[in-house]
Amino acid sequence: MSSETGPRVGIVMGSDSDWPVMKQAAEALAEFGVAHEADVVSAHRMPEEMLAYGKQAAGRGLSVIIAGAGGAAHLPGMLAAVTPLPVIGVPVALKTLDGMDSLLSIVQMPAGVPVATVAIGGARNAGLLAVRILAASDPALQEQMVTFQADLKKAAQDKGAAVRG
Ligand code: RP5
Repeated sequence: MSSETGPRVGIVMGSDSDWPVMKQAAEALAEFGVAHEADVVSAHRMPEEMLAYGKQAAGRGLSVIIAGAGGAAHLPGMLAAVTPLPVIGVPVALKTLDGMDSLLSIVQMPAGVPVATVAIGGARNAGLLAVRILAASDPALQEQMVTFQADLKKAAQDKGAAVRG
């Protein structure tokens, strides 16, 4: 059963220590007025709850899951294994290895179980990608994205003008 008023995007992360990065996904969704939820759902520390979240996500009306984790970052891939929804993975950098461990844990999925992986710390792009996925079947949201892209272009052009003097 899908919901017309409930969250359309679920943001989950392995620890509250990921939130300073992952909140950028929430901020991007808020800019577009996309209803979303956020929670800590650790693949390693609460595996049963993590699997339940993935299994129930589509039935609760979510359309996209954004999952962020650091280190041995199994959360996005395990969610993708149990949901038919698109999953966007956000590698979070920890104090060691500069996030390369997180990136490689998330991006190297086996064929048949895709995770759309953004850059290390790229939670804002994860939010924007979720908007684009939703916008493919939501003309009003797509119009907002077109305006957003035009604003990006204008800002880049203005910076060029400032450099040229
Ligand atoms: C991962 O372990 C989490 O996603 C987090 O990035 C990392 C460290 O977690 P804490 O020890 O800060 O709770 O599962």
